[in-house]
Amino acid sequence: MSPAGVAVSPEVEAALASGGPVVALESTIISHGMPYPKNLQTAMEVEAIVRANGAVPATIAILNGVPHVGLSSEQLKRLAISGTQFQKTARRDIAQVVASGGNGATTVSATMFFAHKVGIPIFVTGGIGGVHRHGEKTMDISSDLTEFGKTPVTVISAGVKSILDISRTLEYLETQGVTVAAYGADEFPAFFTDTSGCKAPCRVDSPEECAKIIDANKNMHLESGILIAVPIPKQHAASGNIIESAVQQALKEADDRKITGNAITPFILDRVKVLTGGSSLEANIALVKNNALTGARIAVALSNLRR
Ligand code: PSU
Ligand code: MN
Repeated sequence: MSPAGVAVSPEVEAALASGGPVVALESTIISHGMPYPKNLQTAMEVEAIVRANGAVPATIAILNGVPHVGLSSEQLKRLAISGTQFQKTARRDIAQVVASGGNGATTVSATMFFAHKVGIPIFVTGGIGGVHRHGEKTMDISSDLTEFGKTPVTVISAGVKSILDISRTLEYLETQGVTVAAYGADEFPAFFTDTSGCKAPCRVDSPEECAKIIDANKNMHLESGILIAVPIPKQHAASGNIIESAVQQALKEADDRKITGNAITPFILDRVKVLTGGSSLEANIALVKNNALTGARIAVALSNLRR
């Protein structure tokens, strides 16, 4: 176990020791984001894409109270089958899940925390949390955003879902001092679509350009995170109107049923999935795979830059 209390798989340990490219992956997307067996299939395919592009995947989860970085195929299967029996674990939940010997699926905030702890600078996911709609009243702002402010990990995502308030999310990231770049685009993407109506603070066009920014962030000791937002590939983009009407209905249902706290995001994501007849799930899987490809290339470029 290295560092204290964290179990790093031998493969990830070896890659880190030699300065090789490693890509961290979160587990809430597997436990709470997709149904079994699609979640297991997707998790395995994502790991395969990372490997095929020259990097080592490191899926992160808490098993029987021990944070694991890099899961065996048996462990990945257990996580996928258990689904929501694993506790959704953000930064605030880590100590409690560890202390109780529980099983935790890490969100973006907790995954960034553990990735940084073991020295993994790159992390791929689907979408990050953000400022919820009406967040200015409810103060429901994902701890993902404050984690970006204090943890120097680069997250590759397809932007932010329109279940959230995207422009306030970007404002909050600015306040936290987070570098936000759209990959190959001028506009910040909205997960299912490549348009959000918000211009990205900056644009990057290659893995090498990303690697230079990540390296500069480290050399300047900024100690804050970086968000690289990759637009969903055009052929997989869902119709913005269909998604938006499903989001509106899901938000109303959450309100009617008085769903609060950390149950809101999984509830809305699940309702949007059902209301769009599963087409959002297919788009979701396609964009995660595309992010894995981009993230692996960035990890390889960063590793080459530092050699
Ligand atoms: N957004 C998505 N898919 C997800 C999540 C968010 O499009 O799976 C998950 C991620 O694990 C993220 C978490 O870190 O939800 C944010 O939850 P909350 O809004 O409760 O902070
Ligand atoms: Mn919340």
